[in-house]
Amino acid sequence: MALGHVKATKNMIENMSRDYLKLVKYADSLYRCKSLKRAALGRMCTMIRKIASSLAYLEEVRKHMARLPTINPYERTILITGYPNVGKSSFINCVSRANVEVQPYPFTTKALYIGHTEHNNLRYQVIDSPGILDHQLEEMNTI
Ligand SMILES: Nc1nc2c(ncn2[C@@H]2O[C@H](COP(=O)(O)OP(=O)(O)OP(=O)(O)O)[C@@H](O)[C@H]2O)c(=O)[nH]1
Ligand SMILES: [Mg+2]
Repeated sequence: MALGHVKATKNMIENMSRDYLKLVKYADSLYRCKSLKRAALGRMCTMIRKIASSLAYLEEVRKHMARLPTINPYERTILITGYPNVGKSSFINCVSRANVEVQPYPFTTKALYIGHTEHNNLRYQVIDSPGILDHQLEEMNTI
C-alpha cells in the first residue's frame, strides 16, 4: 500500500510538472515564470507531505531489510541445523569466517548467520540457524 501511495503521488507530480511547464512556456515575463515555479514546487511539497507516513514506513522497512543477511540462492550452501546447544555455532566458527556467539546454554543463536569458506577451490556459504526442537510445525515459533 505504501509503495502504491508513493507511485500514485509520483504520477500526479509528473503530470503537474508537465502542466506547469506548458504554463511557463507561455508566460509573458520572468516574474510570472518564477511565480509559476514557486506555485508548482509548493503543490508538489504538499503532495509529498500527504504521504509522509507511507514514506516513514518504507524507511523502516528499508532499514529492516538492510539488516537481513544476504543469502545467495545460487551459491553452494551448507545449512547447519539441529537441536539447541549442540555446537552448531562453534562448528560454523571453525569452518568459515563467521563469528557467531557461542554460549554453554541453549537458544544462544536467535537469527540466521552467514559465513563463507572455500574448499578445493569451491566457494561455500555456511548458514547457522537457531536450535530447533522436534515440535509440531504449528507449535513452532516464527524463526
Ligand atoms: N564437549 C564439546 N562441547 C562443545 C563442542 N562444540 C561446542 N561445544 C560447547 O557446546 C556449547 C554450545 O555451543 P554452541 O556452538 O553455542 O551451540 P549451538 O548449537 O549453536 O547452540 P544454540 O545456538 O543455542 O542452538 C558451548 O559451551 C560450546 O563450547 C564439542 O565438539 N564438544
Ligand atoms: Mg548457536
